[in-house]
Amino acid sequence: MADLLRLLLRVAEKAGNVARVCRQEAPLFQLLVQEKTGDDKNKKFVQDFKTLADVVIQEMIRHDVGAQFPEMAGFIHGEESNKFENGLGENVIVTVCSTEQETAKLLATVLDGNHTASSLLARAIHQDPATIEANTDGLAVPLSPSELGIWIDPIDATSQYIEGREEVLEEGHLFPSGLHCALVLIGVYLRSTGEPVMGVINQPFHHKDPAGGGWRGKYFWGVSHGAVNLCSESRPAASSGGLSVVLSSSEKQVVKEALTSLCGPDRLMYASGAGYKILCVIQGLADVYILSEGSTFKWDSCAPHALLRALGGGMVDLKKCLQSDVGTQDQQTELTYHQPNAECKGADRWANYGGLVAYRDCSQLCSITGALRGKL
Ligand code: 2IP
Ligand code: CA
Repeated sequence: MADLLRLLLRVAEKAGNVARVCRQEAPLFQLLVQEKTGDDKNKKFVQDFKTLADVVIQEMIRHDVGAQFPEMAGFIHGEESNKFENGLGENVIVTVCSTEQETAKLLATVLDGNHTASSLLARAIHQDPATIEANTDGLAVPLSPSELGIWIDPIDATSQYIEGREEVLEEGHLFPSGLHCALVLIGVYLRSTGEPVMGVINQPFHHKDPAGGGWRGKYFWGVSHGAVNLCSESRPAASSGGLSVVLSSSEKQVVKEALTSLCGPDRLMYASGAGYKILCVIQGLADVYILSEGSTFKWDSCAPHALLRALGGGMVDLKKCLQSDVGTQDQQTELTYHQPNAECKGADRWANYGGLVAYRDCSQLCSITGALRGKL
């Protein structure tokens, strides 16, 4: 597992580089936005934009992990399909070729023959980032790659990535929107039980290099299986000011009202990015993230869920929680990652259909479910 963690940290940083290159190189970014249509459309957005960066990052992660761990090749899933339609209406399957030149040639067919853009992108895909150090002492987990599957969200908060607003982050503060909400999420789950066992999060736009060198990222990781619970983040100190909650801006009014009564109006916060809101709970910028809609997916939650488990928390299916007996928070309500919603098709097969609650402390989870029981 230590080898897999080191590989995922490296490939997530490589993905962060591609996301930065695709924004900072103007010839690339203008070309990259394409509208997603058909079953994959995420009902929540009028137009669910996909960038070529999304597709390329996902295929790069799939390529690099499959190369080192061939036994996982058939179990590396992602938000995006790798079929991209070019300006001539031709469908091109985007893959990472064995050389940078071949990848550039393939990408040129998607980028309408724009060899400047395709060469820039191919260079970022084949460029190995500086080795990322992770203290993996104690990371002896008795799991083999053949027992594991992977969920990739190549760029979560795509809308924030496209909009590109810049924020100067202050330690300990939650910023509702901006480029810092865009995250690369790579989650690892146990195929047999669906439990999340490892997560890597890369935040490509964490801060600007003070020496004027452009954006620098930040990474987070966690491993949770059996008695092994390790995380790059330490468990935040309990907040003194009462329970704080982060919500999606589109959360239902009835939920906002119930939580205002429980926490007080000034303890409700809003932010973009499902992954970013869970990261806020991991970092202690909010105690709980609640979503009553089924508008997030396994690729949004798997990676940060593993970090929450490593910190003693977790993520539950809200609907199941409200249906279960009062106070019985057990493994049956935790989100799992190995089975699709049978009655759905397209991306909805992998929706967190019953909504979710991300928490660090199960007593706070109980307070939340107590306030919402009978309201939804
Ligand atoms: C989205 C993204 C959105 C989120 C939506 C996710 O994933 O995280 O921000 O909506 O649920 O599916 P919200 O911002 O209201 O939480 P993606 O950007 O990868 O489509
Ligand atoms: Ca997402």
